[in-house]
Amino acid sequence: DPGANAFIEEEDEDDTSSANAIPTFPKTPEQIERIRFAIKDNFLFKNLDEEQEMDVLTAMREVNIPAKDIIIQQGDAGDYFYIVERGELEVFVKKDGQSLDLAAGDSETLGKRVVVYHEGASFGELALMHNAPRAASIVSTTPCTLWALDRVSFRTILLDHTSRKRRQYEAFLAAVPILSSLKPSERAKIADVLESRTFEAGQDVIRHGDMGDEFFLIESGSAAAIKPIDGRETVVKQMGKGDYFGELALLNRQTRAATVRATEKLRVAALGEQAFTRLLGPAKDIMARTAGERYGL
Ligand code: 1OR
Repeated sequence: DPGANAFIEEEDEDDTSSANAIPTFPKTPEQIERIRFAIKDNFLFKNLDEEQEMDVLTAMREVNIPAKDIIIQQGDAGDYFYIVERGELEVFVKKDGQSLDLAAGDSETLGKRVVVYHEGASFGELALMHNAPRAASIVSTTPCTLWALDRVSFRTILLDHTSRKRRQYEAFLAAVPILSSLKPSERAKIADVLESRTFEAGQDVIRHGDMGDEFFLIESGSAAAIKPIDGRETVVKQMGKGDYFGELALLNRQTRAATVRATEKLRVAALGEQAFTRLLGPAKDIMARTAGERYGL
């Protein structure tokens, strides 16, 4: 009985079971619309049912901060996840022995500036997801309006969905050859951010010459890599379950070197560029090293 199983799985979460710990901050319909807009493209909020989405919306509190406020300090324990409604913030990462370029905006105390966040961005999920210290510092450059979701609500409402996704991808990722050098915990982080997409035979996943910001693993089905050779579309590679594509544009910051087209019903797991850079580690190095041989470059 799958229903009974699902029930047991719901129960095995650690600190995520007390639903009545979720706070409620009443909001106007207009505020709700603004939050909806801010989260609509965010992977953490994908596939929530209506009730879960309403729980998230009511649990968020509005936080107004002035410019030059340190909202997250690297190394601290995680308390809130944030969505940017208005304003601009900078992300700094401090590592031992790093070289700083103060003229380029790095900070002597906070480290290297790695990203700038604008309206619709979100941050502070890592410490809450992985029970880890804050991995970066975040500072407002202008006055900001943020929506903050507390740790318990974040884990209760969003991670339950995430842990399901982990289980769903665990076996698949373990069997993907290019990921075999990663630890299970590293594959789990990848599972958290993968997005499944399906294509019918004949549909293109990526097109030659386009800009690329995603990497793909084939979950099922098959696809062909196609290049224009002497003005004719030519199949240069066939791919099936466990194969990957889309890495070249990300590794080399080039446009797509080939079109990849489904040759039968195809299911792929897509990984965004930031996650690709942050999570693929040694697998990325292997891809870079073997690209020449793999594509006859
Ligand atoms: P957190 O809970 O650790 C800091 O709190 C947040 O900064 C973190 O979640 C992310 O949401 C956000 N490395 C780590 N954290 C980052 C990074 C980052 N960028 C944004 N955050 N980068 C790696 C730098 C070596 C930058 C990747 C582009």
